[in-house]
Amino acid sequence: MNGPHNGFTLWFTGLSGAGKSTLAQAIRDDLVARGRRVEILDGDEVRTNLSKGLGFSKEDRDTNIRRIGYVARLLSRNGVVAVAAAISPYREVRDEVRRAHEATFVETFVDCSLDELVRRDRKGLYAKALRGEIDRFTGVSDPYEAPERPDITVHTDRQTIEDSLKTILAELERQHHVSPRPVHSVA
Ligand code: ADX
Repeated sequence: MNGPHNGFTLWFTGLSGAGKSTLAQAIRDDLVARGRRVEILDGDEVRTNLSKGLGFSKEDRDTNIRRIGYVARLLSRNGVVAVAAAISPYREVRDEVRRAHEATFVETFVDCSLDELVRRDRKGLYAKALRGEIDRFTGVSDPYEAPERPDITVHTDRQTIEDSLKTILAELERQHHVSPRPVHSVA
């Protein structure tokens, strides 16, 4: 079911540092202001509780994504907007999570070039990975499979966060997942 009161899952996928968490928080603030219930499932945070102890092998990443997907599925079918922000590098498990959903699953590709991520390197992880100090770092020494037909794509290397947010909200409105914000006319 598609309507401005139904839950859905907004699934961000993209490299570390591309802006998934920042966008998730911005979307949450906007949707909460519209009266929606929203939960963020952030990879970094989930790995401190629900996925504690998991590493970065393909198997562990897939387990992490299946867990996030499971919680998102339960939330979204109960009227909540579940916003997932994990690298989720493997196409097959993303598609599996999509198929398991009862509510709509909106895959959003947060696209940012590796050059720009290495230049920004907010957590200092790319420098370490390039020096070989982190094993299997996504985009450097581990695969990232970009979505083939994402529902939404934002380019955070050439768009501001505000512009990316607008792109996402416009698409969610177009698909009737959220109602347009009322326009206040100035007399
Ligand atoms: S996922 O692959 O299972 O989806 P997830 O989003 O939960 O990854 O966690 C990614 C975060 O873990 C990164 O933003 C980074 O801070 C940290 N990290 C530590 N080691 C790695 C690694 N080898 N590859 C990618 N991210 C890593």
